[in-house]
Amino acid sequence: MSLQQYQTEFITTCLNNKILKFGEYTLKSGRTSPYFFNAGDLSTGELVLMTARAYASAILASGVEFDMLFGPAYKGIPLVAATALILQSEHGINVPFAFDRKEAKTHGEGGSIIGAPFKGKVLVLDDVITGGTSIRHSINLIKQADAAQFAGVVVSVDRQEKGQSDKSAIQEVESDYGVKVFSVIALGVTAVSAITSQQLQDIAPKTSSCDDAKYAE
Ligand code: OMP
Repeated sequence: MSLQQYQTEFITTCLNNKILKFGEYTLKSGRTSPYFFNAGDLSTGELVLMTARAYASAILASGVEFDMLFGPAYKGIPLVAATALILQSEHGINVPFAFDRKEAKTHGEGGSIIGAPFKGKVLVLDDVITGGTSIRHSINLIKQADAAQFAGVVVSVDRQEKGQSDKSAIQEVESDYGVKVFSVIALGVTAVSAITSQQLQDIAPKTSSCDDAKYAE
């Protein structure tokens, strides 16, 4: 399957700016991985603009129906604000958005959700799905709100990792909640194969090991 222009631009920019790095990493789940995608390094105006355009394109390409966006703390916060801005400025779609704080405040406005109240179909914008722990936290927040339904998830990178069963982590989320998970790039199959092997050798000598495995353990 060939990549869309926004996907090629995203993966190339992430490689060139070392947002996507190769080496030996210990993931949140304790798994080790030959690569790591750090959305926290999307930290210039140019990078966040490119990323938000990629998310907006992925959302529109998915055809998912949604009434509002939610960006889980912390890395989802700039993603959701910037993507809402691009949806409005470049696609004429004005959607409310919300994000959370990791620790609920007991004074001032209180609560853990900031921005628009959860209402209607809520689409979550997150950075990466590995085992699915972070995204399940967001889903539970949405499910606690009477007026809201969980509409789906868009992430930068689908790491195509194995879940608790013989399915991938993303397939498990999809079957557990009956919604779709979309990604700007699926690393290990589509995106990596689209980059020239020379560029991969220069920047990412170890990526072939991700490509070979169906799911990283
Ligand atoms: P799960 O909660 O296992 O799905 O892991 C996803 C989270 O792990 C992300 O929200 C990040 O906090 C972190 N992560 C990355 O940021 N990039 C990666 O390439 C891999 C991870 C990870 O630790 O699995």
